[in-house]
Amino acid sequence: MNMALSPANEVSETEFFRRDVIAGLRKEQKTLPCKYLYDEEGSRIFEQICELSDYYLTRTEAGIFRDHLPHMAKLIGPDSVIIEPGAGNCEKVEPLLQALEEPRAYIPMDISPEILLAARTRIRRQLPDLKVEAHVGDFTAPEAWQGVSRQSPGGRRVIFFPGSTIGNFDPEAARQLLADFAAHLSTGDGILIGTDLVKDSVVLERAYNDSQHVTANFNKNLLTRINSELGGDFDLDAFAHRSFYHALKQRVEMHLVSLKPQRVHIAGECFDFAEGETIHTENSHKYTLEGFAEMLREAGFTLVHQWTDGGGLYAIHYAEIR
Ligand code: AVJ
Repeated sequence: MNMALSPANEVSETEFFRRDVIAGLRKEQKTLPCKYLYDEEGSRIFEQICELSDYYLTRTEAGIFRDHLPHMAKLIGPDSVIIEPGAGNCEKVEPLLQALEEPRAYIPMDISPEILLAARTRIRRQLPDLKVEAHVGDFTAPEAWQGVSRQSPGGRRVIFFPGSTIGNFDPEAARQLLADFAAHLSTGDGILIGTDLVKDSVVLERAYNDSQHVTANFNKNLLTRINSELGGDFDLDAFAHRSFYHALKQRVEMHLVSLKPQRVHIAGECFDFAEGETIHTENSHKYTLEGFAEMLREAGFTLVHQWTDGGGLYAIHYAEIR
């Protein structure tokens, strides 16, 4: 396993977290980087979100894969190398790997070595002939791509980026991330990527304000994390979860709303909140089929195919470097 992170980095992980939290809460519109939602507990709660009937994204994407895997495998062709940035438990890729004709290798990338090791063991058991090369690191950092060879003799290399993860990035950053992906590929290589689609705001808002309050727990876990890792004194009952669809920006915004005027202390700093003031914790951008095709094109890809479910809720796009 390629270890881009050393244990020495762990001290500075907390330091990065502290700096980001303080910088974010000093802003006019208080904000916290959404990546901090996904610690161990946050990732566990997110998995619960994926099971909710209100949260249609995960099962709809899985359905599209189920219905169209043979077509996807045919387009990708034999002898391919599948690269998955932010692979996590690597569960989504399995049906694809099973459907592909003699895939050459699977390269999952994730910041968590424990999760990657477990996933590698599982995949090796199911596909003993497949080479699994796990890379530990943050896929937005160029170092994480060291050792991910640019050429593969024979089949194409395909970046697999499901789950609407791209939706977490603002459009400008999303385009840049796709362009960075393109820079890691060569002519003939491809990307298979999932996005949530623009739709009725009622459906969107239900997905991010679920009736079982799991999303509220997910959002508030960030405050728990600040309290425990940075010695903060957030009163969890004095903040409420709120998500809404911003039609003009084509995104669902997630916030934590202060329910009263209050002062919070974190790592020796004070932050004042007015009643109703919010911390913006996450964006989930929604795309039209045309809009995302355009973004892929701007990043250097040529669209090959787009698949959606019958309800037009979600899309999987396949594009190549030509
Ligand atoms: C993991 C970014 C795809 O935006 O739908 C779900 C995160 N946040 N509910 C999404 C999320 C609140 C999710 N992504």
